[in-house]
Amino acid sequence: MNTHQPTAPDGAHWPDYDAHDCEEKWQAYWRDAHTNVADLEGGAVPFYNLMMFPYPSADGLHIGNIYAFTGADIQGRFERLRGRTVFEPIGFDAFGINAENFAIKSGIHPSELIPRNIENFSRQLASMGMMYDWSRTVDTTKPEYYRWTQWIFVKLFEAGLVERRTGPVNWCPVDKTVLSNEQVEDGRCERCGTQVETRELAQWFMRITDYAERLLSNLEGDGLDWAGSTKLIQRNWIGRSRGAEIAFPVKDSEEAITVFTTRAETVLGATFLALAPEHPAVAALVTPACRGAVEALLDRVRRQDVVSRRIAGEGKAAEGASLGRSAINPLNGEEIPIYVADYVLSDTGTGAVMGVAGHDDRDFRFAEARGLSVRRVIASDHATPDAAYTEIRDGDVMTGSGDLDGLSPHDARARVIDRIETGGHGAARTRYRLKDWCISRQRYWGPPIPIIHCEACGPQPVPEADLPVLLPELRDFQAKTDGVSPLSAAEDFVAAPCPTCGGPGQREVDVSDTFLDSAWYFLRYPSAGRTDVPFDPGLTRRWLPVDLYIGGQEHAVLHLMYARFVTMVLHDLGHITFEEPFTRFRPHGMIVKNGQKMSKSKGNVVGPDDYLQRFGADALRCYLMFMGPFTEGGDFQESGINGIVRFLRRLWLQIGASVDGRTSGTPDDVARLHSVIERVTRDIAALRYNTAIAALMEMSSSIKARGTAPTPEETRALVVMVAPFAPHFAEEAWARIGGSSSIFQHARWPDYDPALTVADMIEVVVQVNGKRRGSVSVPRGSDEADVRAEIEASSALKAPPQPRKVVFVPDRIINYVT
Ligand code: ANZ
Ligand code: ZN
Repeated sequence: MNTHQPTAPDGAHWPDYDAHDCEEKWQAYWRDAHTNVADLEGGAVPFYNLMMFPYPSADGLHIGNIYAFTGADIQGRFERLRGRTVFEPIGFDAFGINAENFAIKSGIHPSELIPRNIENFSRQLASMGMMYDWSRTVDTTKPEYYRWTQWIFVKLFEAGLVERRTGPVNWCPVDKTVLSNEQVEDGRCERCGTQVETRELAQWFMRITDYAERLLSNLEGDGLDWAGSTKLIQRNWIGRSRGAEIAFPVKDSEEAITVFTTRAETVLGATFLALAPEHPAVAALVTPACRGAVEALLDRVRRQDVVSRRIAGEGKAAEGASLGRSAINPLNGEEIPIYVADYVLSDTGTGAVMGVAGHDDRDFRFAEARGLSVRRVIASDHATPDAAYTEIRDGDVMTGSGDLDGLSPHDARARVIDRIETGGHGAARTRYRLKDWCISRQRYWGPPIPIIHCEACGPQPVPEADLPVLLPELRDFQAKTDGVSPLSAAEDFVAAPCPTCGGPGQREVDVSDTFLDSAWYFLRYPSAGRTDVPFDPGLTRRWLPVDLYIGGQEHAVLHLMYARFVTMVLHDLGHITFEEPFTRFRPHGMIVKNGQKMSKSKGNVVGPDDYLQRFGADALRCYLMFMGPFTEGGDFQESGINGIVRFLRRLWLQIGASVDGRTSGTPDDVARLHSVIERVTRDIAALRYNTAIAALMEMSSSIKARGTAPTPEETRALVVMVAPFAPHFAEEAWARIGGSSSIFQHARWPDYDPALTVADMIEVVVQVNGKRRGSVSVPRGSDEADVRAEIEASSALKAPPQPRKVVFVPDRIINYVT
């Protein structure tokens, strides 16, 4: 057993480590010496390290926020130690319904409450030791910020990308506001739980759908280094479907109904047409005999939210009513009945479908429930008689479709579209699931939409020179009347001359969606403080696009899509030179508490303050990062922090012991050092912080086992490598081993010599069902995941794709059982 725990040669000069004193001392140093203020003009090799800014709609941050920010901060500190000029800004997304509701609940006006929250958030972030450049923060509620949010609205308006339209919207009768589909959960308002209704309202929309194809195609290829999962969510959200529009003339009428279909080859299997309840042809076509039933249906549908409408007819037969009219199939002249059905959505496709019961589930159930005929037009070995055959497989052929019979469905589709086009009945069409972005909010706490309505000229944008349109101070800002925005009560605000004709006008009283505030904040950071421009062209060219963006996967569709859209538009309008804002994006994992999601309703939300008090920021940072892979999150268990505290204490003593020591390393020690540097470097770069910390712990343990103090090289490397995780600790240690402060300005990340790390590699035998297939060379102590990754990466070895079981003996054998 090793009994000589290294001690400082001169105990008097190596005091115990006091986290509180040291953390306070170094935070003050960083602040006073401006060590985190990036040299944006002159600094070499810029690295823009961005994390999603918080919304201060609570008193303070919870541990999940702290987790995300810490993981992002580690990248910034790491890149800085690797010699890059790192810009790591922070700001506050402080407008919006969340903040407004929090203010209402607290009984304090948001203009007083939000700054207070921001102050507390800032204190917490600073005491966690984040490397933020506090000289360049943004607060979206400040006129000097939202002036430019309004400017962006005006630019998009002038470019024809903003328009006022009525449309079906989710309406929460309690919050008295329009909700996006994402704010509706199971038909209920995400915030208050009330049953949501559908309403028709005039709203401002941004035409993001004009950009659907580009938003999609930029995700393809290697242009964007984004997590595959995030790209996939965006792709599905945009939801491209290639299909055709086909016009069905209505019998005894001049009208035709145009349907959108992705399955044009099934047109001869159509046995009915179905219209969305909101389709304008419904009222025009319904026969007197059918009117009663149709009206009753429309009434029921009106009391559903948009999302419930979206899933109508899934798993159950949709509701519907006959219009008492027929349509004519343009391909064979057949007459088929016309229905109105709740599963047909007014804002999807053309709002009308051809019902092909033989090959679509919802059409099948709809037809079955009403005794409509079910016709098969694709013959397949896989089809079953009591259900729609919805797939297309190799070997399937057309049937019951005249001269199309015998063709593959894909060939038949091309043929049908051809015939439709030549016959003038329609055309090939690509459609997207993505909807235009409704930015109107009938609330108070947001930037007023910069529009003046004039009876003579229509809606006119506020001239650039008159921005910002200041949000008036309203003591009583809660919406009272349905659909009427709080700002309409501010008479002085509303009355404004028309900027075009000078006649009397009225200001728009809706405020804009918070997602507009956050769609461009990363452009503002480098230029924060500039009053003359939204963003300085030179700084923007130098610092953007963002090198690394870290944030929650829950923002994959809204925030990340809107930010991409606004960036693309600003690019097209010539304001910036790039069209994608975030070169690399990684979502962070989520923290749970004892296996449960943290939420206010469960009362298990953990804040950082108590842990900061007891253990200090460094221990908390290391613990959070040690819980599991950063991209996967982990389970917060207080007891785990103690192991980290012990590790830091031991490391502190080892560093102390090395100060006057004269240890020199054996070749084995050198090899181990280089191999640890290699592991830590790779792991941090790949956001595998947990294994990076494990490597540092292992190194400390083996130095302890060796029984001698670390060599000077080992000490320096350990101090620098622990710095991204425990920055205060590392500053203190660095200063004490003779480095100049700050470590983040003067130290360099240690290099490793690949030739040397080889000595610390080990051969692991690879078996399949117990038979030797070869071996891989991996660093000593690699875990199963690393060994498997190595095997998958090697071309000589073929890992069985879906093993039933994998038996792993560290440093020796891996056996795939199939
Ligand atoms: C005929 C057909 C036959 C269809 C068949 C499917 C299968 P994706 O691929 O998700 O874009 N559809 C079109 N407009 C609709 C609306 N407003 N509301 C509800 N459903 C609508 O879906 C495209 C398909 O969704 C279209 O193709 C249409 O049904 C339906 F064997 O047309 B299909
Ligand atoms: Zn006018």
